[in-house]
Amino acid sequence: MLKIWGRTNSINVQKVLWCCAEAGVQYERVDAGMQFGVNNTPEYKGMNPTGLVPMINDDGFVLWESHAIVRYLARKHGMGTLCPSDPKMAADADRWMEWYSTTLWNLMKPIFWNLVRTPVEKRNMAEVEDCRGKLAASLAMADAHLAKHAYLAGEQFTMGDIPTAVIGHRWFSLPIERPALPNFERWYKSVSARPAFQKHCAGSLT
Ligand SMILES: N[C@@H](CCC(=O)N[C@@H](CS)C(=O)NCC(=O)O)C(=O)O
Repeated sequence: MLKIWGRTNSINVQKVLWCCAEAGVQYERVDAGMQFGVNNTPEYKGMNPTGLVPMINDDGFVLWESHAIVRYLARKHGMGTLCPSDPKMAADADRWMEWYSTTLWNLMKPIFWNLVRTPVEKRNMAEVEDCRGKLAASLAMADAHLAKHAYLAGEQFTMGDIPTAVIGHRWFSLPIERPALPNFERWYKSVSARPAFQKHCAGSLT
């Protein structure tokens, strides 16, 4: 059976759990990371030298990096749905996943860490405001795209929606100023209503 290492409040673990739930993949999950440890053991680092979560072992195939895992599971269990079978549509989904890594998370991470994991007196609110403004500008790009498409990679839900949606949960949950982004909001309402998102990604931020 597929084994997944990672604590459930990790944004990167949540992507993988959401993907599994969408594709109906059974798995065994091991709590790892932060207070659970495990990821700093020699055994873990022997499989994953980054010492980060998530990591999977699928019948002896070990993989880390959340987007590589989501793509692997989507190709294996959700070809034609989670992973578009048309190469251009699959690349479109890939593009939005990459955009999370190159842009969205770099801007959300300081906001999240300051507002959720840093005591009030130590927060860098100038950094929060700077990143919030830049993130709003980036999400406006998604908003313009979503004015013409139901989902990020076209007219169907795909793996391409997963990373931006977990950012969306933080964007809409954190106490920050948010400009109106009606198409992004409409899309987020739709993807976040999916039972698999509700089960794995909609919890409080910790
Ligand atoms: N690019 C990696 C990032 C992995 C990552 O930063 N994981 C964090 C949790 S979201 C982690 O392992 N932090 C250390 C810990 O939880 O102990 C991925 O997408 O999987």
